[in-house]
Amino acid sequence: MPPDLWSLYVLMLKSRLFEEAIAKLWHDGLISGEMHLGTGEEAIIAGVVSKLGEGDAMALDHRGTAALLMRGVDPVLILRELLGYPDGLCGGRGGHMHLFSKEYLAASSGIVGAEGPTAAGFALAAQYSRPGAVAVAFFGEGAMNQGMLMESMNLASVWNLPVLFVCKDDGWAITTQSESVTGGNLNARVHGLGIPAVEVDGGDVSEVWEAAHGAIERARSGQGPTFLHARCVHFEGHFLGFQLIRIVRDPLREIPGIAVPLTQSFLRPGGATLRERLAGLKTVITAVFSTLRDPRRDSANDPLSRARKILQSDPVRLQELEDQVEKEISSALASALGEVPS
Ligand SMILES: Cc1ncc(C[n+]2csc(CCOP(=O)(O)OP(=O)(O)O)c2C)c(N)n1
Repeated sequence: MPPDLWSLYVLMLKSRLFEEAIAKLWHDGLISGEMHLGTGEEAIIAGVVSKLGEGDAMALDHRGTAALLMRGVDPVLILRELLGYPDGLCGGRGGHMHLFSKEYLAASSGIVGAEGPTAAGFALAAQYSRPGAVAVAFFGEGAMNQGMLMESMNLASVWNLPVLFVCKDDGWAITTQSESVTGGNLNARVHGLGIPAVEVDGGDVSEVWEAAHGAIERARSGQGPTFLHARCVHFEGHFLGFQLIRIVRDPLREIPGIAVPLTQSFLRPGGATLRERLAGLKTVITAVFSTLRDPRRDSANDPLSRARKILQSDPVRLQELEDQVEKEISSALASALGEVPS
């Protein structure tokens, strides 16, 4: 059966509007700390999460909000959590990086790579107590250089665990370009552990769905783990307020803010040699210039626009759905803030 693009688009749109609402709360100062959004990776999450059912588990990274929402967790509970209220999803103590849902067997962690052992544990439990159920691990490509993720992939392979390892590869780990710290090829790396790898376009929700379908069916039928490698972009960069993104969005306003302290630290007496200082400066300038050519600036990489283009063949249905999703998210936001709907 082919994927239902309408329902996948609804999942992605819900997530996008939900995360945009979170961004606004964060910019208004109502959410404290860092905020990592998943805007740009919706097609990967929707394509995989739409294949999950009762008894399936998810191990999430520091961008777990979208997956929880798409899985069915009450948006008001998530928002109350992010706002730090005791009636939030985790009693207001988890924040956005440590979200858990017992009901949906979902656990997130801010420790990069921790999704591997968590998913392997969920899958091992499923082998014993929920045969046919699977576990999914969502992580970035930066996590692929963490030992514990490799260890759990190895165990998943030898124990034939029902896991789908989903690598959401945006090419960046904060301000480090992942290719500069990653040896070899990721798909070849997991092949070396005895796990099949499937490469997909992470901006194409139907393609992700097809690949997830095959991999999850494989896991459910006892054939073991699969690695799904999906490329994507993060429209907000690493986290909200990410400096590299701010610079390319508004260079005239932002550049003086970094040029002055950068020059001061470059000229400060003592410390690193001139050669080391020049190398440091080069790293910063390269990061800024590479952001100028950055795919994060290209709306052609937006998974929602890509799906929407196809659905525009039925504009009336599309508009109705979009209005409905918008209403749903506004009403969740109003409830979370304790506002009376007008
Ligand atoms: C074990 C560990 N090391 C370092 C960090 C700091 N850290 C937080 S996010 C991040 C980058 C992760 O990059 P990636 O896995 O590609 O995920 P992305 O943020 O790009 O989605 C790092 C290094 C951490 N949280 N945990």
